[in-house]
Amino acid sequence: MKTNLLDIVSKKTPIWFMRQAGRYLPEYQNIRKNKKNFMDLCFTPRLASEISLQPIKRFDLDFIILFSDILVIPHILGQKVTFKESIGPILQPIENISKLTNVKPNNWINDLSPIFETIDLIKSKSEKKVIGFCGSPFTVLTYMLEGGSSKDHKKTKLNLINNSVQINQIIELLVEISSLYLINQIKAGAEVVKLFDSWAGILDQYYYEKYVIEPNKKIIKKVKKVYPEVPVIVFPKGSGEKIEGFLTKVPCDIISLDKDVSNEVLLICKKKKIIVQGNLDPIRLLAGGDQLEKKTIEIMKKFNKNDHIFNLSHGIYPDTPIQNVEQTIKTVRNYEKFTR
Ligand code: 1CP
Repeated sequence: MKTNLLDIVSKKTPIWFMRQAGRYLPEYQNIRKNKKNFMDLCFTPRLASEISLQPIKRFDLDFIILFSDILVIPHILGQKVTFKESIGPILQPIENISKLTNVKPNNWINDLSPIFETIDLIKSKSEKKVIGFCGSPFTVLTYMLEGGSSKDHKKTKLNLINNSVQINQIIELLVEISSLYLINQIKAGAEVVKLFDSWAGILDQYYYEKYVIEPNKKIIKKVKKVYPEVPVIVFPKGSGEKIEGFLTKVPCDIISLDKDVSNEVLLICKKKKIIVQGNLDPIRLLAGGDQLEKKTIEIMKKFNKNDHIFNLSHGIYPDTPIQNVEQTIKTVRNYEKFTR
């Protein structure tokens, strides 16, 4: 199952959006209003596959992203996850850290089988490439320790300092489970996989090396050992200047970039043949109008010398007008038509 993404990207700039399957789509809202429990939705293959396919039925996008969530891992590890309207995810507290660290990843992977079934169903209905994903260990750890979203991540940071032995054990467990999880997503039909490290940016250099660079590197190596040809995207959000070290040390195929990108970063990616993915600010997509078209073209020009996949710098806002999504895809396609 060779996915020669470099080949595709050298012929055109593919486009997809982070959170393309989600609340800005009325057809998603329709399913969601009858299914109050978000996690149930993630574990119901018939509905999760339908939601994954919704954006490609409506828009001319190049990839399908699996509809699921990074929090399925704590959920199956026993920290039941619920979603509260306008608050976000709530995770049951970890009862006993040592119980967690005794977990055998192979015993838990079966609990994720509905997700593999979702990928299988998507593949039976579309020829487009499917992106599987999971959260990177540090980002998943923050939700496990904080019990949900957090503004200051105080509990997480304190635990890194005061409780390093157990933290290392949990990170190792998450490395094992996440690798196995991605390998099984590929086995089910995912042609690309993505690691979301949404909270990478809160760590200082020392912890960034230990909990962002190392775990992502280990997961990619484990996945590549089984599926060397499958491209891996990583999104170490908010890395700032530390992104250069990340790119040097983590053997990813595609780097998902947030806000600002320096020419040095683009040069490193070019030298290392890393595809760059990004980086329209979702607030611009929400705002729409002339600035959206201008910014979209600016991004196409900026990444012109690199292999580039057009995307956002973070997920779509739920109140984004559909027509702005259509307009952006059209701008990217037209730019391609008249400049290649
Ligand atoms: O109310 C609803 O209907 C739920 C909204 C929603 C959706 C549509 C959540 C809750 N998750 C998702 C799907 C989802 N999450 C996808 C599906 C595929 C797609 O992109 O279309 C993906 C890839 C994710 C990944 C995810 N979940 C991340 C990493 C990316 C990011 O946004 O930084 C994170 C951090 C989560 C946790 C999560 N899931 C949902 C919420 C509200 C949150 C918390 C976000 C936070 O702490 O700010």
